[in-house]
Amino acid sequence: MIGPDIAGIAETLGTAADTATAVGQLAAETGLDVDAAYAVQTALVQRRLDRGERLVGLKMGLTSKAKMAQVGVDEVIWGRLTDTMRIPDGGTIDVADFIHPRVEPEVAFLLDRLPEPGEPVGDFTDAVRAVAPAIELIDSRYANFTFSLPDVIADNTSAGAFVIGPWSPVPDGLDNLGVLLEIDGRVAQVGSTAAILGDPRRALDEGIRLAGRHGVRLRSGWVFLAGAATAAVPLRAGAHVRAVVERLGTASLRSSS
Ligand code: OOG
Ligand code: MG
Repeated sequence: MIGPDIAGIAETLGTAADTATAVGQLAAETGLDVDAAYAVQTALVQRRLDRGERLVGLKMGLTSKAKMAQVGVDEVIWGRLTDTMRIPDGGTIDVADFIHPRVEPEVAFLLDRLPEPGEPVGDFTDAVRAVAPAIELIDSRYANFTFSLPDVIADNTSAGAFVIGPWSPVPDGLDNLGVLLEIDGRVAQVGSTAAILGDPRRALDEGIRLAGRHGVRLRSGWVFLAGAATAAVPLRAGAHVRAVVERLGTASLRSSS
């Protein structure tokens, strides 16, 4: 039997992102399972690397119940981050570059010395140099932000852009810090880092394990997004967005056009 057209699906999703034009779901009709979907993601990200972008990190998705419920998919997933997705803290994003962007509050790790594949992380402060509040902009390439598990994996887990706030040394506890997402000074979402797999440190174990299954090893110097603590909120033009994480501070962005 001939398998799904990995390169063709990656091209469709890449063009959808480049032109900010939604496409229909692809996995069911092309027979894409989870493994094939990660192969599409690899090809989709390779397309970016081929035009000069650099891999700068890994992001986790659907590590909180709020996110799983919002998109109707209940498996933890991971995707790749490249340098052009990173927006400076306080920087501006043009919503016209995206299809239906949403923003969500995250916790970011700056990776340091990572265990060998198959080994537990062990001492978190060995593996992580610093932590920061962050905002992720997600933008599903599928119409109506509706997808199955293999669809969202193939689409690089809806990765669009991200902002990292100031880095701090790893605090003693990360497992129950208050999280706020504010739009134009109003609270849009409230949560806790406990929503991220009970403790965002667990997201790193999951990332190492799940990415390792596909031969991907996290690197020192990479950014790691642990996954949103709350549901995501649509990003409209002319908005000022702040993510506030207790003890870690604030990350912010503005949107234009
Ligand atoms: C998938 C990406 C999920 C998170 O933090 O949970 C994600 C989506 O919601 O479109 O980035
Ligand atoms: Mg996210």
